[in-house]
Amino acid sequence: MIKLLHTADHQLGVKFVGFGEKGRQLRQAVKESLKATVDLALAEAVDLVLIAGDLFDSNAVSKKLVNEVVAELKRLAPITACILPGTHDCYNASSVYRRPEFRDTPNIHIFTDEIRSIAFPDLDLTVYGRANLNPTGTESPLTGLEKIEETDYHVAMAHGEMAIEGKFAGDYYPVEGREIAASGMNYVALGHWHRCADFSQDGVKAFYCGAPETLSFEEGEDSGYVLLVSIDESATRVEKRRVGKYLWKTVNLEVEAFEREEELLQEIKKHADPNTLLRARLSGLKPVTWDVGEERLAGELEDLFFHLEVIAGELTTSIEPIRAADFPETTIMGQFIRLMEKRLKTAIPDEKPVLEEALQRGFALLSGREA
Ligand SMILES: [Mn+2]
Repeated sequence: MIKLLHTADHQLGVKFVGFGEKGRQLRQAVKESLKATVDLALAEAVDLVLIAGDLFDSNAVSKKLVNEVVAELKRLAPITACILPGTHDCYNASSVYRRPEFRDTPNIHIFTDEIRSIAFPDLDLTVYGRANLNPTGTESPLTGLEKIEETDYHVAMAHGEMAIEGKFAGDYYPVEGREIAASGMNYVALGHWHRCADFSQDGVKAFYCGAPETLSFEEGEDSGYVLLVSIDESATRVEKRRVGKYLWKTVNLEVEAFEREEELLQEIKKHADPNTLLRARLSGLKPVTWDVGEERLAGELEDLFFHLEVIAGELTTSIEPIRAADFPETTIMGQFIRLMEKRLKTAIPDEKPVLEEALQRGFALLSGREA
């Protein structure tokens, strides 16, 4: 039996624009996910580590970062790491993999325009990979894949998007299911999609491992993993292992489901965690007296999370019909409604929404409801 660790899409060097000081912590977490990956490979005593593209976010990463990454991968020795250049770190003239830091690294093997298969006779295994030579490409990374029958086990790496009907652009090295089915591989290690996903076809196991440290809300909770792959004569088994630090969650909340404002706050608080980034998307119709806007919620609850963003753009305020005739002029309510109606009549268009909300809020308050 052989045991592999499949990873990809660390995107080391990614900036996390818009996160301010927290961006630095997120960048640190990406580096730590590589360290955790190496630690896991050592603890599990895997035979080989496969990095299926986009280890780096760009070919223009700093020398310091390249040195750190090479030092981490050297720590794997005697375990070998096979690196496939992806879309962000493609094997072009200025590829990061041509830098001097990658010379004299006997346990790091890189697929290039010339190297498309690497044999590991001790493991009875051949690994195949077609390096992406440009950031985009319309040809499948499995094109021209031919099994070399000198070993019993065969594993391919491919960095590109699965060609699912209607769901892909076709510019990122599309891979088709039938190519996986026809590959004759014991396993196909896919990279590019940041979510962990099973694309096994007709008995050929193929997976995206996803980004080991989540990089955006779009990746959601299906990232933060690497895969342990065990292969023997009868089967290939794939196991997910968490290496990521931060959890990026999105929750959609219909405000009508809550009777009181406090219940809505409690619902958001359920996800409270110092390593969670939460995006709470509010929708529906809220009573005028509820102050559950983006600023208030984020301000009140943000300390409970690593990062909290409240999106209230789809929230609308319910409007109550208010008629002055229902309230005598001698009551405070009657006076208030008449005063506001008078002001509304002479208001310029910009003032109207503010006055209308003030009327609604004042009405709710004077009716004895909480504001
Ligand atoms: Mn990619």
